Formats: sequence, C-alpha cells, structure tokens
Amino acid sequence: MMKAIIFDLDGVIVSTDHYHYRAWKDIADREGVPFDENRNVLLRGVSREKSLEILLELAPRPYLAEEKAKLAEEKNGIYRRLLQELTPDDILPGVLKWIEHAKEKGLRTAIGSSSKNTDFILERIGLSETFDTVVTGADVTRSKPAPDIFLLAAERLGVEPGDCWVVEDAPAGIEAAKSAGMKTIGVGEYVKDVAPDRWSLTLGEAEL
Ligand code: B16
Ligand code: MG
Repeated sequence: MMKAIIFDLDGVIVSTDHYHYRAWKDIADREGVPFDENRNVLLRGVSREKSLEILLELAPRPYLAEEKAKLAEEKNGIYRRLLQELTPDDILPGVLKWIEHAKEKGLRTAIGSSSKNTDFILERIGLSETFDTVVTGADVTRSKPAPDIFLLAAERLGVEPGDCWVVEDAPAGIEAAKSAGMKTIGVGEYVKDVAPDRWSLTLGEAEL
C-alpha cells in the first residue's frame, strides 16, 4: 500500500524553473556560450554545479575550478534576486487542493528538491509548514539523478521506498525516483517520454 508522496519543488509546486533559465541565460550570454530552452531541459532537477558543467560543455574555452565556483555563485545571486518576485500566487494551479487530497487519503508528504534555495522558496510561497519533511540538495552529497534525496525523505518519514510516490517534472528526477525503487507521477512535457508510472500535463490534473 502506498504510504507517502514526495514532491519535487521547482516545476511541480512552483514554476521557479523559468527563473533558473533566466539566470543561466545571463551567464551563458556573458560567457559567449550557446544556450536556449532546449538545452535548459538538461539542467532541470540537477544540482547547480552539475548544471554549470552541462552549460559549459559548449563553451569556447576551458574553465578553471575557481572560475566555475564564481560563475555558480553569480548565477545563484541572479536567481535569488529573481526569487524576490515570488509570492503565494505563484503556486501552480490546482496544487494546494491536490496536496490536501493526498493528505486526506492518509499519505505522508515530503518535499524532495535538489535546490539549496528550497527553504527560502517555501517561505516565499507560504508552504514552510505544509509538508511532514523537507529534503534538499543541502542534505545530501549526491543530487538527482542519484536516488539519495528521495531515499532520505522516505527514511525521515519512516516508510519503505516501495511505498512512496514521487511527483517530478524533470528526467533527472524520474531517474532518481526509479533508482530509489519508488513509483513515479510525471508532470509536464519534459517527462512524457521517460516512462513515469503515471503522467499528466499539470499536478492539478494528475490521478492519485
Ligand atoms: P539551486 P528541483 C532543482 O530543483 C532545479 O530543477 C534545477 O534546475 C536546479 O539546478 C537545482 O534545483 C539546484 O538549485 O541552485 O537553487 O540549489 O526541481 O529538484 O526542485
Ligand atoms: Mg523540478
């Protein structure tokens, strides 16, 4: 029997994914690296550092470790400034009702996000107290597509991985959930082709 549901944050609960894109695009343009929405899909769900590695694959020159650390920090500064615009109105349509529905069904709830800005985002959108536990990229050394974030969420909830649903919008997140031995609900166009157990365009429309 399913006992818990772990929600990804960016792209599932709130659409901060376009802020990530705008911040990375600023860095890419400045560094002369080709970058567009199609390439941005590869960055969804993966850590900041790994995102930068992927972005720089098309760079015209190699980068030193110190330069990379500086670029990642700059990207985060731009992203954090954009996050100031975030309010509870930015929670995606139907999401609050859907979380309530999951709770009424007796499921324990968690956030499982790669983002080290998770606490700040939850605060901005007024959901800091909504979930039984919150696991982020700051709690693990291996981010998605490794299963660690989701396994830690299950451990904290006291449930077996096989009794957990994971809701994800990113291919890296679906891969992480599958490696954790969990069942997946894919939302959005980017995960249609990576075979989640269930799929819908938005969380509000997903069947539970
Ligand atoms: P940060 P999720 C992920 O969040 C984003 O999808 C991904 O684009 C981002 O690089 C990652 O968080 C790290 O974010 O720079 O804020 O630590 O989708 O796992 O909720
Ligand atoms: Mg996501």
